[in-house]
Amino acid sequence: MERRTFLQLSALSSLLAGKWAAAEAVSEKPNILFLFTDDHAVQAISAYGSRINNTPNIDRLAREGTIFDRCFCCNSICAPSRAAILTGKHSHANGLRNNQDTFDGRQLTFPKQMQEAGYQTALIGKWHLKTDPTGFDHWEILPGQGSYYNPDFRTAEENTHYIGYATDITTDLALDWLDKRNEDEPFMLMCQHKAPHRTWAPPPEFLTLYDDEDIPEPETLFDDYSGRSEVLKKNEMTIAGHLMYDYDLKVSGSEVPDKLGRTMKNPEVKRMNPEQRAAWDAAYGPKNEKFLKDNPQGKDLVRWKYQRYIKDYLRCIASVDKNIGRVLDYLDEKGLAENTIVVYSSDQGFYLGEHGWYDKRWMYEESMRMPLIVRWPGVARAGERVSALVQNIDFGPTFLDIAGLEVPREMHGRSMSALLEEGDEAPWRTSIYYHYYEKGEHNVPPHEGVRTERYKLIHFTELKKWELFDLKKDPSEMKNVYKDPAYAEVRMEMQGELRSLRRRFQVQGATGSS
Ligand code: SGN
Ligand code: CA
Repeated sequence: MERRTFLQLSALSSLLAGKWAAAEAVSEKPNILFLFTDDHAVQAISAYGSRINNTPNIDRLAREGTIFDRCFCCNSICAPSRAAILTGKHSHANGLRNNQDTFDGRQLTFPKQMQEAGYQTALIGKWHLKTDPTGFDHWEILPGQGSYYNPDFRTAEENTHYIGYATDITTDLALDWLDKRNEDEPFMLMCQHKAPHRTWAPPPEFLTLYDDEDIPEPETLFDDYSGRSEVLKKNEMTIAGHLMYDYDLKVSGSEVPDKLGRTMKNPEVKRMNPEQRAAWDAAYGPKNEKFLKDNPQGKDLVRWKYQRYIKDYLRCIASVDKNIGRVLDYLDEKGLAENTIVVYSSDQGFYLGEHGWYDKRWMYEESMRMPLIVRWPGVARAGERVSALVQNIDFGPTFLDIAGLEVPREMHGRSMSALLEEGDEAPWRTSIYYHYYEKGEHNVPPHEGVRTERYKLIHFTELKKWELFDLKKDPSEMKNVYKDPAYAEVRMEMQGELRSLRRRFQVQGATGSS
């Protein structure tokens, strides 16, 4: 149905108090299927120009939908990104600043609003917000980070131990719920995978994928962090020094500690049944033997670690992509594709060796960026690329708007519907606010900042250090121009912009001054 007709219909239905009229209009509302992963960077999606893998099913979605080239999270870490999506608010306003915080499920969220408006709502997979989900008719989640192999899931009533691989099982559970739902009401389903999160444990079927090739290295794999703030050098997320042999790199039994003196066993291996374990050992055994025999050193060792890390990460993505294909096929088979908006995204980006790193958290592009692809038949233009600066806080408002509901004023984000309908012609914001708070694993100091189309200003709030990047001249963010006199004016403008965003979102406390 035409979006306009749909909006008119829903406006009409709210005027008519009769239950029958409301039910009629509700049945016309589009379904929303939110496919979400954990730590999937755009550098590993071929529709985004990946140099390192192919994702045919995500690409299919992209061909049939709109690709957002500049979608960013407001805080590049798991639970905070999820809370921002649910509430449409920045972290300071939804109360979830870091992974240690607990989500207050009593607050306003978009699933709650949709549920109240007659949508059937469900959430399957990774949740990570500590308190039980609210606003869902059905939920079945992985406890905490969850496991890849033979995962446990829980509902409010029970725990279930499943045999199989998490990405397949999450999809099975999502499709089961779709089978069982009431077909007379629209649905909003959030299908949230654990993959490709650390420890990047691939499924049996993809354990040897990429064995016969070398994955290209990023240009900045051997970054020495010169030209930027000293804080970068103190990071604890290097491929060279901060991956553990057994835990991350699957070299079983290695007692060689990482740079922080840590050795840990991979937690997935002990969860496997004999068959899974045999496939695992058959895949890693010979490769590990060769590695131990070759005993690479220096840069060669870093290169070897990069290959092992990136291949496992991409193997997990191969399974994600396969399962997205299963979902798209299901929608086709059931005649649901036309009236279902399918969204693909991930909670934040990830370093795939850029700056020598894995993990996320920093406001630099690779971790701040999120994939966002939206297929909305008949409305979003197929194959369109949108470059407007959108954020995870815009997801909730968009879903509410699509459902014909009003976006609550207290939400910071705004509906992207106009961007979907008109592309970059639609008026849009010109800057976005970012704030990372956690002081924990990987030693990334708290920082906040602003990004515009061309520039990025970062303030390390406790260390009182500033960085400014010209993304047009320096897309890899290798040169801090904060003190460069040629950028004095830009610097002042960007600081003004940061102050104005802080005022708009009522961020408390001073950010410090230059
Ligand atoms: C775990 C990982 C970290 C990762 C955080 C946050 N360590 O703690 O490497 O940064 O999750 O990730 S692990 O040894 O437990 O794998 S997040 O996506 O959940 O925010
Ligand atoms: Ca994550």
